[in-house]
Order: sequence, then structure tokens, then C-alpha cells
Amino acid sequence: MLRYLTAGESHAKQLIAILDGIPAGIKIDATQINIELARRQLGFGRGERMSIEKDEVIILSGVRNGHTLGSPIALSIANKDSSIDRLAGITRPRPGHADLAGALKYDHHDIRNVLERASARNTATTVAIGTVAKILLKNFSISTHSLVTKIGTVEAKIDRSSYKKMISLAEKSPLRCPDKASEKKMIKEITSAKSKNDTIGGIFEVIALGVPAGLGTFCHWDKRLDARIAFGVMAIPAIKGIEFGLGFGYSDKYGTKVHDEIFFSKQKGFYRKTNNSGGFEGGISTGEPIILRAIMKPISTTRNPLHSVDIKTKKEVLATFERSDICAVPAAGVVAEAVVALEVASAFLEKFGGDSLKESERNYKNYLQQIAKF
Ligand code: EPS
Repeated sequence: MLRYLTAGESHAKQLIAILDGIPAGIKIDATQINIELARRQLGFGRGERMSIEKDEVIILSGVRNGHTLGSPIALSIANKDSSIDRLAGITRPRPGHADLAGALKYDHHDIRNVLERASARNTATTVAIGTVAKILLKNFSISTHSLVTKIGTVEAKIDRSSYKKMISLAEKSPLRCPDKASEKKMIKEITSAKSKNDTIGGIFEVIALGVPAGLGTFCHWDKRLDARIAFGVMAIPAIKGIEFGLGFGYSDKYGTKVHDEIFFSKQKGFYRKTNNSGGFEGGISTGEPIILRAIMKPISTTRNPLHSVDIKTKKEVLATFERSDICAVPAAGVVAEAVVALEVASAFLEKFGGDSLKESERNYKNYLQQIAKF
């Protein structure tokens, strides 16, 4: 099982993460993590902070001569903007942000003490540890990817005939959108939100390929893998909803029209021709790709501020404007890839053992043989 903790404020010296449970013997280097950190910083609609920071990880422990030791892996990312002690206090909470609820909860009379940790800046650490999970999964040909399917009112028309093509088109797009025509309209949508001093949200999709049947279980609520993934994705700032496969689309269709019928061939073993389940039945992976979509609300820091109340004077005011993004949906997709990798890797290690890579490989190979002979 994987466990992790993160620490760090948006403008503190460092962001820190400790990841426990990664097997010994996995080849790893900082460059791989830095590539993922850079992907998180991209996306049309990001704010000024992204041009200040160039996120780079330092591997502090758990790795020797480029290989994991099986001990906890500690990572740090330095903030170039580490002005936390010089930043002015804030008393005008932003609707939609953690500002007011956090101030009430912690008895903070300066909202800066809340927003510094509530900031989505912390997702850089999620991506860093998620990349370690991705590297582990790569040894077993399992990968996680993301793309943007909707920004504001613009919905992409996605050709789903090839995952490989979809993913490579998304990777080349500034909005992580595989449909060029919609990408243009999405850019317009974001530009228009910006010109109105507003922000805009959207929907991203995460796809996990190569996940074997049998991860997670129906036996306990907290062992259902789809539920664990949903927890992780909902914990990304600004995420308001998630669906797997056909998701909310199940509501208006007959059962006979939506359940993924079962087939068998000598080469493929058991397989499905559809994947409405999004890769899960009974909280267990089916062996089909895991497909989920999540909705990110518009960023709550708006240049055109909303009605609020000063927490000191109790007078009606306009909310504080803090430097922020206009749209961060593509970045949220990259963060969700990391979260899904962490949850899949965790369930994978629970099933196949996780002290050394060789041990997991041996157990995985045996399991695949068991399935092939079933
Ligand atoms: C972010 C860093 C933050 C914001 C944004 C995401 O940096 P700063 O507050 O210095 O501009 O740009 O954070 C939020 C959207 C938020 O709600 O806090 C990052 O690294 O992703």
C-alpha cells in the first residue's frame, strides 16, 4: 500500500512530499519527475505565477545511485516566489475559495494563513509523487493519461477509435484537447472570460491503460478501487464532480442497453466490446481501460470580484483579488493522472507485493498466467 503526506504553502520556501511503500529496485531520476512537473505548468489560461516558477524536484531520500531503496521517498520543490512572510494580510474572503470556511475553522483573522496552504500550488507535490507511481506502473506497462473534453460551453468531438491517437493529439495541444476545431473555440472561450475579468472551468478525462482485471475489491467500502480513485480526484482543488465511463449517462437508459456484454476468445480471454463501466465492476478493475471524467469549477479568484464581507469590520466589500489563473482545466487533468497513478499503484502493490520490484514482477507474472488459464 502507498501512503503519502505533503507539506508546504504556496509562497513558502519549499513544497515537500513523503511517499512510502514504493518497492526497492525501481530506476528513477529527477528528470522524469521534472517532465511531469512541466506538463502541469502548461495550458492556455494559466496565470503569471507559472512564468515565475520552473518547478524542479530534488530527491532527498529513498533513492541511491538512481534506484529506489524501498525506504520512504522524500521530495522537495523550491518556490521561486517564497515571499510568504512579506505578503500583506487579507480580510476580504473570496466566494468559492477556502478563505471564509478556513478562517472560521482555524480562528485565523488573516485569510492569508488559510489560502497559502489551500492554494492549488500544492498540486505540484501531487504530480511529483504521482510521477513516482507512474514510473513504477510503467514497469508493468500500465500508464495514465489525460485530455480536456470541455471548456465552458465548448464540448470537444473526440474520435475515440484509437487511444494512442487521442492521447498523442492531446499531448500536442495547448489545451490538452485532441479535437483541433474545438480547441480553437475553447481558446476563444478562455480569452473571452479573460476580457470580462472572469474565469472559466471545464471537464477533463483520465484514461488508464494496461490495468489488469482484479485490482480493488467489493469486500469493503474503502477497498473499492473506483471509490478510492474518486476520493483522490475529488481532493484536487476545485473539482466538483466525477463520473466513470457512461457515468450520469446511465440514468436514462435500459440495463440491456448499457451493461458491457461478456465475450471470450482464445487470444484475448474474456473481453468486452463496450466499456460503459469505465473499467470497473463491483469496485474491481475489469481489465478494460479505466475512463473517468471530472468537472473543475471556474477558479474562484476573479479580477471582477464578487460580493463579500470583511471579516474584521463585518462591512459589505468586494472580495480580494489575488494573482490567479483564468483556466486551469488542462493542469487539473495532469494532476488527476498523477492521482489515478497513485491509487492504481497502491492497489497493484497490495495485490502483488511491494518490497522489491522483482518480487512484484514475479507475482504479477504468476497472476497473469492464472488469468490466462482460467
Ligand atoms: C498555482 C499557484 C498559485 C496560483 C494558482 C495555481 O500561485 P499564486 O497564488 O502565487 O499566483 O497561480 O492557485 C490557485 C488557483 C488557487 O486557487 O490557489 C499553481 O502552482 O498551480
